[in-house]
Amino acid sequence: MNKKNSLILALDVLSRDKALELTEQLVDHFDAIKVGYPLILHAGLGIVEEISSISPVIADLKIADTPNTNRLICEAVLGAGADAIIAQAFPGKDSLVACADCAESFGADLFVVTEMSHPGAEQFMAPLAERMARLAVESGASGVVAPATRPERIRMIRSIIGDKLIISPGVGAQGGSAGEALQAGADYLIVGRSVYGSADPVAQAKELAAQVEQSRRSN
Ligand code: NUP
Repeated sequence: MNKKNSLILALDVLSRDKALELTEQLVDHFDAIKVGYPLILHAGLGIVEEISSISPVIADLKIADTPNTNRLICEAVLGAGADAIIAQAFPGKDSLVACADCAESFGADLFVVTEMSHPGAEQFMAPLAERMARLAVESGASGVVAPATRPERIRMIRSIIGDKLIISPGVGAQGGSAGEALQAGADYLIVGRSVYGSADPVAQAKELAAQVEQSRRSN
């Protein structure tokens, strides 16, 4: 992933045509397009192949199974053209290493969820986030997912993972601030509804780019 815009589009629309239209419109404003269950379940795995011919794709399947099943999931989505996968840490090291090994064999990146961005993540995930961040490093991940809704948690996770990447959802629709997440140590912001749900997605993307630029200048 080329860190040009520091922005990843979360493309949680439900139709192939809408997904491809938005991808074409927005490809120059985002470093990658993240697709997950909503789009893949509606449009089929072929959408990964189609979008990956236009932009790098992160498959957000939050993979969370046994090592063998994790491998089968990774092979399917990386084989369809994804450049990166997202996995959960909580099934443990062997499950995560299965994802890391598969990603490596495809020359792809693995991002590991530490603490999610929604309020409920404070219940079970937050108390274990430090350990999950450590496990991500030990397992050979490229980076982690950390919450833009809680910049202080990005800071804490950064102190554990060193120079691994942080991709950070929660800006916009979930209330997180782009500038605060970047200042706290996020490398990329993941943004969905506030862009694809807006009347003018390109204008929204440009507004985000301006916020990224402002944050870079104040560093
Ligand atoms: O902790 C997480 N929070 C989160 O919102 C981990 C994620 N992967 N996501 C995803 O990021 C979520 O599933 C959605 O695809 C995107 C955020 O989209 P939005 O809230 O900006 O619409």
